[in-house]
Amino acid sequence: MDIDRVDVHLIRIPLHHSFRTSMGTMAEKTAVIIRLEDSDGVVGYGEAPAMPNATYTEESAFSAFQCCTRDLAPLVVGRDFTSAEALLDAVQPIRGNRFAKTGFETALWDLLGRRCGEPLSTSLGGTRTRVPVGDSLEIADSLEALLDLVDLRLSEGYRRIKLKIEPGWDRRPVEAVRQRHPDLMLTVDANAAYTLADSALFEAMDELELTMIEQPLAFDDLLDHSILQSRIRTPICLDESIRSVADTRLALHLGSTRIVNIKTGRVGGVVESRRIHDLCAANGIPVWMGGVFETGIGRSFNLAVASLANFSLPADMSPPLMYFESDLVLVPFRIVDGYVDVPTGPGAGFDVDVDRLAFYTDEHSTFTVSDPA
Ligand code: OSB
Ligand code: MG
Repeated sequence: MDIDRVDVHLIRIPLHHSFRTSMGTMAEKTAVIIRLEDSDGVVGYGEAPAMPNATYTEESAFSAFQCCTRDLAPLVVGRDFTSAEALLDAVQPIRGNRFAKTGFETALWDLLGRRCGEPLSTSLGGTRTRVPVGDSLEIADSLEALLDLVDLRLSEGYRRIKLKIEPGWDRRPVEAVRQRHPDLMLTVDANAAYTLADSALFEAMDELELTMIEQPLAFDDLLDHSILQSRIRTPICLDESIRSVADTRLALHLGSTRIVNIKTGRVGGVVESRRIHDLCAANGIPVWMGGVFETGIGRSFNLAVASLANFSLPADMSPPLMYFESDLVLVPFRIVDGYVDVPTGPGAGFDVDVDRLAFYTDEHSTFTVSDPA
């Protein structure tokens, strides 16, 4: 069966509240949604969950839309793919642009799963039926507001709290939360806001019994992280610096990371996520599923990947409706007792709300076999 039609949607959804991190303030949800349809009329949807600006990685949703329409769609339309690996081979001439590729790769996983009636988690060899969840808390306006939010999330059943930090919002808020919750699984995420000159701050944080310190140093660094890790007891967890299994090999070789945050979008899809998972498992390195504020479409792929055995720490998996005015799936997932169920329907296991997809689409391109460019 050939891919007869490709649709690329740039979507923009208003947030309930803006979200502040060391990368800046996110004011809207953006993504590129890919729809693939094969010659039998079977449809698959995927998400390239890139941010509004290139502040997290080099890609934004707007650059991903360009890559999807100019570079990737012409390599996919009219072709017959029997595996995600075959699609990745076809788009291999295009360098980087991992979020954009994830949109196509995940859409194909969904389509192939629907063709054979198999849930993605089963196709991947997942071993878990539900995934424990944590929340990622933005840089707050005050300590009081932060402590209240932590209390609320714990009352909702979240199993881990991650605090976003930046210079000026680090030691005090983390100490305050730790003092109030001595047994909480607590982590911090700097989104690359520090340098090795800040070593003393992280040495002092060893006292706070954090489960990990996520991406303290530059987004593209491995060497300084290995030097910092040699100075502190708390595990470093790389996020931005890990784009591929090759990056992971280098990071493990250098001792730059003791835990790895895997995000389907950041690493170029489900196949690369599984490769990183397998390499970490073979080296005794725990992994967990991060997030980039995916819609229910992207989150469902994350849930399937997080069903693999070595995803041993809670995922960033808050329901999209906590942030956005609307989600793009008909039945949003729910957190029950601090867990989210891994989808069991065919493919990624969700149904897209096509009316809402149309409503939140800002730009749209269609490719068909008769009109491949
Ligand atoms: O660094 O983990 C991050 C969101 C967008 C970009 C980067 C990050 C995040 C989060 C929230 O921390 C994760 C989520 O719930 O999707
Ligand atoms: Mg992070």
